[in-house]
Amino acid sequence: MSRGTLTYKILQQHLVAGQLLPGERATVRIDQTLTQDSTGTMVYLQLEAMDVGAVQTELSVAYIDHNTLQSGFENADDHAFIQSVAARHNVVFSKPGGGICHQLHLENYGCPGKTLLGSDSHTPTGGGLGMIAIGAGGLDVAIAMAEGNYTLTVPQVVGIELRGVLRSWVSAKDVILEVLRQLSVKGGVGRIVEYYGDGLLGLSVTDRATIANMGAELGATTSVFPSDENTRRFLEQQGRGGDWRPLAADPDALYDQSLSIDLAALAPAAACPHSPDNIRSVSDIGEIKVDQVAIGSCTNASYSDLMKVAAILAGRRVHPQVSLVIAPGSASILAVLAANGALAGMIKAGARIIECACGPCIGMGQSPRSGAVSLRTFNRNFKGRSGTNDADVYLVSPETAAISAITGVLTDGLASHHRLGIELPNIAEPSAGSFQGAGAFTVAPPALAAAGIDAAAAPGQAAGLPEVVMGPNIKPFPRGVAVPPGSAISGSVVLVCGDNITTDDIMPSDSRLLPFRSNIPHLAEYCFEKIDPGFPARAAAARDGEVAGGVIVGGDNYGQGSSREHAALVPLYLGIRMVLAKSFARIHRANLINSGILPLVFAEPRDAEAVREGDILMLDDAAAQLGGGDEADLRLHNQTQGTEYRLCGQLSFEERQMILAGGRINMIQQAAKSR
Ligand code: MIC
Ligand code: SF4
Repeated sequence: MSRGTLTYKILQQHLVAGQLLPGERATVRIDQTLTQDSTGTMVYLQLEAMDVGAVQTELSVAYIDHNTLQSGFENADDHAFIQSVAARHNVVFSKPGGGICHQLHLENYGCPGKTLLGSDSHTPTGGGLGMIAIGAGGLDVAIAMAEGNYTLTVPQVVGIELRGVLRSWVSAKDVILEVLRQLSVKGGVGRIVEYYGDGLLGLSVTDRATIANMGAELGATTSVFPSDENTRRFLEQQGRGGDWRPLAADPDALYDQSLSIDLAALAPAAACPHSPDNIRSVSDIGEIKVDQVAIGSCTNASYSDLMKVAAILAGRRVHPQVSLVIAPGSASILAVLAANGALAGMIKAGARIIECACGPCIGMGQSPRSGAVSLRTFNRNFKGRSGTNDADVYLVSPETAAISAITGVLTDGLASHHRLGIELPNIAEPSAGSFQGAGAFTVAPPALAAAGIDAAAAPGQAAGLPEVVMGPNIKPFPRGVAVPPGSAISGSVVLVCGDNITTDDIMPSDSRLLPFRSNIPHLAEYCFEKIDPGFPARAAAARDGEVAGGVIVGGDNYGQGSSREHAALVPLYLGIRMVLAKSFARIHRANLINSGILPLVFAEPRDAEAVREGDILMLDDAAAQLGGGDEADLRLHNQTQGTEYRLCGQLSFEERQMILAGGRINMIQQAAKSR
């Protein structure tokens, strides 16, 4: 069992209730929260529904980075809505164009030893600065803002020792790809990954952030690095040296699982289509022809990443058959690249520079052509996420991306015949004040106290607070129904699917759909569209039919990937009452429960194979079964086949109450009424 780990030290300092024992539920104080626009509209609708005043965290920031295209009024309306609610609750607002939330948070607010909860699955990026930074569903983040706390299942701690020094052309991305190769997209479930060892000396904060960022692809709760001299240097470069404090695990720390990686032995690698853990070395894959190269995202758009790219591109031309796009991680980085000439070099080489935002990573433009090979420095290559269903997306480091953009084929920079003789510059982060305009993208809220408003006594509706600005595209979010005593939770099976279903599969997100993140009825028409386009109609028919509900049956790791609550709210809107699977991804499971949808795991995995589409499933007397406390004994009866399955919910007492209330907001409102 873990002892003396940095993870538990930070959690212990924030413990509000419960015990730090793996598998137990514990409540921790949350110092900071972040939201982004695509999940943020739901977060702020929910925050408003809770009728609270100023946030209870030390700092909460609302970033706009996912959809910044404003291809219609919908998107701009969402931004205005978020800005107006942020001002009402003392949340800092970061305007579109400022950069990607995780990069910006690292630069401006991340702080060793603090806790951060974000409505985006890549929030763990903050672990590069020694934070416990966790991604969660929007409602969990709204509640953390309102109450200052978050309850989690205490994870085990995996210790990864990094030894030695990376060779040139091999970088942080190759390290996390190696971890993914060893552990897979399920290897981090129920775990926090903690890094240590002499190899850290050669890894800057932004390198560490790349590794922590893609720890999300392991399914891990988060990843964390010690805070050392490299951390101090980064914070000093950001003008925040005062935020530094040293942090490390005890020298004799004990981990639940340990790995050791020799950095010098790593070679450039790629995650092959269509999963981030489908890892091969670049030399092994060979020189496949490349059509598109995209550099950016919260994984690899730091200043040092882009300076390496600039050095590789300098004085060269992008291959005529390749489209190279570059999206810098933040406006400050872009400004420094412009000031030091690197940007001009990239443009001269033929790169297309796009806005400092998520952009192609979330399918907002730059979809590759049909059947294309696209190399991306991003973190997810799920089928279709790029916007082109038959494209093959490979995830690579910035170095591999840049050299391949020149040669036109996937290129191993280490291979001697491709040596371009580049000395990578000794890179320092842009120093604070190097771009004074960066602050122009951040809007501080009116201080409630300074405005003479007592936030606690006069919550949301307090006179003098800015109005909520709500455009016509913003629709109310769906609410579950309470389960009356004696009645069943029932539904007919509308979909049976396989392992590793992602939230992109459940609720796709691209330039067509992102403008509708605050319009659940519209999104519902596209639910599961890539897997089974008939799903929305069948689910709606089951919802409106005699059984009045639907059931989804999945395999292992159901709901991996994004934190998007829409993957629960849209099925809720379509009448889904239960999801049965062999196992669930952490954030999605929490989102289902918050929405009032019951996630259950088959006690006998082979029962999952016996269920057929159209079967009617009943959890009889659900209140009694869920109230009983022994969740291992839930009995689900298949009325169509005349059989019964044993399922376990592994639901805490509070989670069972949420299901019976028809979701967490209902539960909160009931509790408020009975006070
Ligand atoms: C993603 O990378 O999938 C996203 C888009 O950032 C999501 C959030 C979303 O779906 O809005 C995430 O990772 O949580
Ligand atoms: Fe944005 Fe992509 Fe990072 Fe998600 S993974 S936050 S879409 S850059």
